[in-house]
Amino acid sequence: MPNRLAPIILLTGTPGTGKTTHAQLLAQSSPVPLRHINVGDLVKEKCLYESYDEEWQSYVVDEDKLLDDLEPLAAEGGLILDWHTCDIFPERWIDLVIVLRCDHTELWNRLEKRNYPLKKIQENNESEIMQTISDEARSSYAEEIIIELRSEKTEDLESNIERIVEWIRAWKENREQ
Ligand code: DAT
Repeated sequence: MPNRLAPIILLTGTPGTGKTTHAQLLAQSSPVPLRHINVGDLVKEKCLYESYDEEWQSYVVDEDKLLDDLEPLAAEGGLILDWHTCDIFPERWIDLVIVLRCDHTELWNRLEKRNYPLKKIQENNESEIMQTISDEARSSYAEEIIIELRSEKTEDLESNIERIVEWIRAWKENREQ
């Protein structure tokens, strides 16, 4: 395990499940400094994509460029990687994987509010029902570093953050022994 001063937490889940909301609160609440990286925003800002898919209204990410860009940050640690794709990061980077889950009716409402095209709402909804991201996480990382959490209500958000903060404290204590 790499000798980092702060962990790297991959916060993943279907779009709309609450990754960015959790990441922002976690960055404020963490007992060790964690930098929130919204990977989708990073891809846009630094043009780390191959093309833009008009039909799906999304970027086709250049994964090599993205990983090269993140490598120096990952070497230092102390990151929250906020992204719906979870299977491209090297296992050695990731200390904890949080998969956020949401009831599909609630998710549909959230995505509608974002003015996503119907096709994109349907695709994401189906992906949540089929637990695609959860399966991807399980095929990419060790079972013991994955936590699946519900993100439907504000109380969920609060208890999830408490749980992750507890995990970070334990991670830190473990390192200091
Ligand atoms: P993501 O980053 O996964 O796309 P988000 O953090 O932008 O999702 O959240 C989408 C919307 O849902 C946003 O309006 C906040 C709301 N939301 C997310 N998690 C929630 C929760 N646990 N309780 C109440 N609202 C939540």
